[in-house]
Amino acid sequence: MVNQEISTLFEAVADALEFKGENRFRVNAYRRGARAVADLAEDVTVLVAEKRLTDVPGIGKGLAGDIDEYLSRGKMTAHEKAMEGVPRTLMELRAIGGLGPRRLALFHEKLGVTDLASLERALADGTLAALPGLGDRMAGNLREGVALYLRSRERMPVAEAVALARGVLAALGEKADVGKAAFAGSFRRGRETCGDLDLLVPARRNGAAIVEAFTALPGVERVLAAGETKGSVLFEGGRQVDLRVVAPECLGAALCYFTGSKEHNVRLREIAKKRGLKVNEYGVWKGEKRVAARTEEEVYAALELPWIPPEMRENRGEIEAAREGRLPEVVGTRDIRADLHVHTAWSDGKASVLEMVKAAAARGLKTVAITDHSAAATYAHGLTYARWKEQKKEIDAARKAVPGIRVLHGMEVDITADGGIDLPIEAQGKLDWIIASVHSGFRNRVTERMVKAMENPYVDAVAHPTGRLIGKRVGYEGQDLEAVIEKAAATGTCLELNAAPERLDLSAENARRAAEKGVTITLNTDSHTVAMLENLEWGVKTARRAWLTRAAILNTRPPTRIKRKRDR
Ligand code: DGT
Ligand code: CA
Ligand code: CA
Ligand code: ZN
Repeated sequence: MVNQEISTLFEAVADALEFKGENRFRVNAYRRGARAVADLAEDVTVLVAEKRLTDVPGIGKGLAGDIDEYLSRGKMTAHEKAMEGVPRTLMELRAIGGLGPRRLALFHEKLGVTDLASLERALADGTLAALPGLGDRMAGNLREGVALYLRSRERMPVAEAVALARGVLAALGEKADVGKAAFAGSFRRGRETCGDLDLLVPARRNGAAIVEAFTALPGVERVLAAGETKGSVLFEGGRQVDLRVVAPECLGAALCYFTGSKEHNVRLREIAKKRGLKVNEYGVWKGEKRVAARTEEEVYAALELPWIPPEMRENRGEIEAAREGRLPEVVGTRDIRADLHVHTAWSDGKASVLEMVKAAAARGLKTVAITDHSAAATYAHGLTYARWKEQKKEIDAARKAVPGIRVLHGMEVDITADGGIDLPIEAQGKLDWIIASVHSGFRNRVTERMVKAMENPYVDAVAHPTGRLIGKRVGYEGQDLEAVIEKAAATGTCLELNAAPERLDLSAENARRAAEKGVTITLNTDSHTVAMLENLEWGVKTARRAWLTRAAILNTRPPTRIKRKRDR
């Protein structure tokens, strides 16, 4: 990453010099240098050690001196000098499309622009558009640039990140050979929001062509960087994706480095240092010798650590656990053998019972619970008990047609305003599986209602227990989740980890707490289409972030061991 740091500094020097109207050749020298360093295929420290730095086209004596200084002292006099008298808040605006240093100088001199607020004012009151050579169209473009910039600073909910990631991979795959490409960063760690996406593409050559294909993808609104090994773009809505081309023989080191988290990486570097080793995105090094790089397992092994699942890499105790040999064996997608919350066209799903059961079986599941909504969920065409009995025919037909999977005929019943459940009392024992959910009255004593519902012996699980929608809704108002967790533990009611990326409810933190209190977690997709069964992956990632083992999750059990609460 030191390459990136130096490149960014050189770019800033070039911009600051240009802003001040200094010598064009000096400006260009720093710009070329920035690109040269960003495109290096090896760590700049290696080049310095081997005295090969000035062999790099674009890096002369002067810039080499700057690099030396930065590596030894952690600062760069050339940068500090260039930035003198240049407002930092103004230079930050370079991230806005169409705003280079020369325009910034113009706006600074003529309009007194010093930061985002003063820029927005000049755009709003028309003084910017009135500048000679500007005009309404240019001002309009800048306004769009500002909107994109503001959006790009927000973190994206993982549901949006999933859609973007799938789209980018599919589109890029049509233009370039990116078969082994993989996302790293917070996305791979399964965080519920992502600042940006980090895509690694292993390739021996043709880096520039891959970057070019990437920056030309449909939907790209702005190219932030494009070089031999790195591209960075903003998609519609200001969502940033970084792409790096890495040599296949150091994919493991690159994956490890760019998966992070930063805090986890810092700990790895400390461990390396104590052993006289160095870690960077190109490998683990003993002096000049690369001792590991090809796979993540090798990288961790070189540090005398077992491989640590990406979802756990947050420096929340995983390093200590790994060193002491007590890293829990967290659940994997293949451990999940049941989906206990699935909808069909009988309520608000899109597929038939048979299609859902077939798709579940095709994914290797051994148990599936069909749980359409109850009658109170009128918006979802919820089922009355009479219609549920009608549905039974289709359930039985699916059981016959699809061998090898146990089909539970259940229902997702609303928790009513008084904490009852939306199902006649005589029906409650007849179902194979009952999930209770709050779908209305989010502000109405949710805790008491949930607690009361869990006291019902026929309620097997509570779905999406906090009601949050990531980035959209914080959840049920004033809920006391501790009380819900305690009641779940006391009554043997499962709490759900809903795998829908917009929910991930319980969150990793809450799931971990619930499991520690002895609650059995049920991990379900809440699928409304066949395709949504795929979302299981996001629930599993969240479970791994929660350090959950197979034992903590009901869905890892074989069919005979998935029992109703009152039968356990
Ligand atoms: P995000 O994008 O904010 O959701 O979070 P990340 O973790 O994806 O962060 P990002 O995209 O800035 O960088 C991806 C990974 O690259 C990060 O997890 C660790 C590594 N990395 C980035 N910058 C640095 C750095 O300055 N130092 C170190 N040690 N690692 C870095
Ligand atoms: Ca990222
Ligand atoms: Ca990034
Ligand atoms: Zn549902």
